[in-house]
Amino acid sequence: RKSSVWNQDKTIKSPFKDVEIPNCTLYDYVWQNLDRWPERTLAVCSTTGRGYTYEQAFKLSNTFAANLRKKFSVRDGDAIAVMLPNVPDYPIVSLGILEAGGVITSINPIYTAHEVQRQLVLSDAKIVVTLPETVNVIREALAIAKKQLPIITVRTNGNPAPEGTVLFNELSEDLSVDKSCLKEVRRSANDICLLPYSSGTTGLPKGVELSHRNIVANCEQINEPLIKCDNETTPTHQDRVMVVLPFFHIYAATVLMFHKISLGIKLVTLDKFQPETFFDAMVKYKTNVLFVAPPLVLLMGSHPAATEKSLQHLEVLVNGAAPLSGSDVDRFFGRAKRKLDFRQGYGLTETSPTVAITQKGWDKNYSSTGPPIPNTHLRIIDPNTFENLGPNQTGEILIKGPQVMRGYRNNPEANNEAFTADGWFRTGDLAVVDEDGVVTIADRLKELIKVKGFQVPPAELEAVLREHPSINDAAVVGVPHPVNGEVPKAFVVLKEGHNKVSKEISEFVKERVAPYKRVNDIVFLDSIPKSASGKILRKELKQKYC
Ligand code: 4UU
Repeated sequence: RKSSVWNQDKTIKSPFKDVEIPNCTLYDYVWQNLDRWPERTLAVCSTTGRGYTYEQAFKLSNTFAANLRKKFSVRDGDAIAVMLPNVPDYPIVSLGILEAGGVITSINPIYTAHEVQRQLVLSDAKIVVTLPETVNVIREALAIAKKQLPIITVRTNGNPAPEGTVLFNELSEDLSVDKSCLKEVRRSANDICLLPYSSGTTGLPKGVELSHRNIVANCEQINEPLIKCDNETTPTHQDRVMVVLPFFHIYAATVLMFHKISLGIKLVTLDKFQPETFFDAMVKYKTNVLFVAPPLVLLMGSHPAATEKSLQHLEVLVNGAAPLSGSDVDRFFGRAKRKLDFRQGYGLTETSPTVAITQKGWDKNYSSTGPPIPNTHLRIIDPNTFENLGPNQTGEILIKGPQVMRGYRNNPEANNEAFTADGWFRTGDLAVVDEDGVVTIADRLKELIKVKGFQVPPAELEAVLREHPSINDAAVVGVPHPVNGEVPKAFVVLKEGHNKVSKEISEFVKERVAPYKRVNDIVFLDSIPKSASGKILRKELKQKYC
């Protein structure tokens, strides 16, 4: 087995046997086992107990799909924006959009109107699905964009739908709809199904075109590494997954929603994170599988409510989205008073997302992310010479596999940078791979900042800062933070005669971005260091001031 993953040309293959990827839509893939467990709960809200069985969810999403075509004239390939927190209706909305031939572009429900309008415009969304509580944000975004779109609201309580919006329930429970329109839907495995936004290695967020095949492949690819821990498909056993990671992000969309529904698992959804309700829900619903990002591991190793009792049902803990230190995992085990099956996954929005994941019984190095999953090939290169490096050498990690995106939407320039001439996807991450193919992420080469595992593209904050009337130029870099992993730090050049008022600048940014992107650390400079071609020299700023 040893060294067999390293090929002669220093490319790395998965230690797993290739899996076959079914040639179907994600919609058909997810529902393929429906008749084995129609009466099981598919999703339940941990705070209200509101939920759906597999059969109910299937029927509701099917009816919703028919109404999207009939009442909203949805056509194959139309983008539909979904801006929802983790409600049990999320999978029904998503699968309905796919069945109607649509493409899901998911938006963070805590985004400001400023952030929302950008994605609505770029994705050319035709409809927005949201909660009554966030209709105002959508309306403000549409006003900025000078656009009008139909809004569908998912009601989570008895309140009426806000004026001028259509209730999701009325569309999904409408028994009178003629479903023959769904026969006109023409979607194949190579068509796009998801359009999330990611900044990639540089610049502003770009539309990531993920096909049905990309996501179906990634579900099949994580079956082997993950299925044995979180699904025993006996008639009476049903695993319970705590869904605290947001569905709008690719990690939860693929790994927690689509993959888990294909296996008949129960999703216990948490719409607003509060430590107490989170720990209570894990006890009440006996959730045995938990997917997290590093700040949650830290919380579970230190919060008073993280006790042997509140963690008693947990069997599997999976971390991803940002680096985690082994000592934080040990601190969590200390609270649980036992060792759990701990896993770590590595991936990106652009790779649907999983690339590598540790196996059951992994207790060697908790900060490694395991070997590449089936059908996945890696290279570690010297980013300057593009030469392949060998085992235990640090370099940029490149990926080939059926989960790699088709490309960024309408962006040949970004695609040229993202792919090598022979089709390898450049991650912008620095990693080492050992003799057995085990990947450890070492650092980030790209400019992206990750706060609590969420993307914070510096270019986005720089653009906001430059809109400020007293700012001439700006640069943003990430600095380490003990809980959030990183936080943004801004460098600002003022226009002549303007005062250094950090507080006012922070307020200005706060009004325009989601809370995790806020800038509280501002340094005033006379000029921003730039290369001859005008690129901000972020490394220089980091070395000098951080
Ligand atoms: C160090 O965060 C993600 C995807 C996360 C994920 C988690 C568990 C994928 C599969 C899985 O099984 O996507 P993005 O696009 O938001 O961010 C991608 C970036 C990577 O390029 C890398 O810099 O997030 C960072 N990253 C990690 N860093 C992702 N996972 C890890 C990790 N360790 N385990």
